[in-house]
Amino acid sequence: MNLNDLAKIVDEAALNAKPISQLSLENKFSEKEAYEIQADSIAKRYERGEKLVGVKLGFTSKAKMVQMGVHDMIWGRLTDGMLIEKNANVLLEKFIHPRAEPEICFLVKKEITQEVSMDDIKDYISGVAGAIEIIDSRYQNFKFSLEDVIADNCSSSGFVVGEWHDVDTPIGDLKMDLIIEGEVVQSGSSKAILGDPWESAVAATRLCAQYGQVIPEGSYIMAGAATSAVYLEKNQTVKVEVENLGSVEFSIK
Ligand code: OOG
Ligand code: MG
Repeated sequence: MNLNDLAKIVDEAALNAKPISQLSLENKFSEKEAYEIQADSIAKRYERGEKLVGVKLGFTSKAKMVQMGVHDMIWGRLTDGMLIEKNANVLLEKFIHPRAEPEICFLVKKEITQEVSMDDIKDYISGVAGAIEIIDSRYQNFKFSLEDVIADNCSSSGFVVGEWHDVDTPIGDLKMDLIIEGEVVQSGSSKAILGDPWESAVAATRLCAQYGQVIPEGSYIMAGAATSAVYLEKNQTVKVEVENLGSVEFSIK
């Protein structure tokens, strides 16, 4: 199968919330080709009217790498179809087997077209917030190789962003809790995200520049989860609470 055929398979799996077997079991493709599959599959969303609203990093914490058995950072694209309003109710049927994870999100102040250094990154960002990412691998049993998950747009499925805070708010070592139905199910520190979530914003600029992806003004950069992700079930309220950044929640129905 060619790369576009593979893109069609992951796109339709996401669209119909129907799991597929790992693409890499039957097809050999490189990491670079996996990013081409991702770009092709996202192009199909654009054709249906979705818009790019940001980018996300994955496997920026040890906890996530260990949980998923992978060894490298990845990046994916966020569209407006994935954006979930704060406190919204989302239907479980929209997903295959959703998991939630606690993240930090950055708001992009001006378009980023090249790698930005740690010294300059704050010139490009206007706010930081606590956030929830909902990942939903299109692969059966949430099992994949690094190439598979890249092709599947890094399991991106939904995200909820909390209130914005000033860029000078210290975010290097904040307690981050994932709370489901009032119970803390994961707890970690923002430090788990590459030692400092700002490193994640810098890495996003590097990876996007490498793959020719412009990060638009007004878009979001999701830094990656600080803890392992947790499966969601019907009728749950899911909250992320970040020290000094407040809390953000949504419900699954
Ligand atoms: C891939 C996405 C990883 C993160 O924050 O590390 C990710 C997955 O775990 O399915 O979003
Ligand atoms: Mg994530």
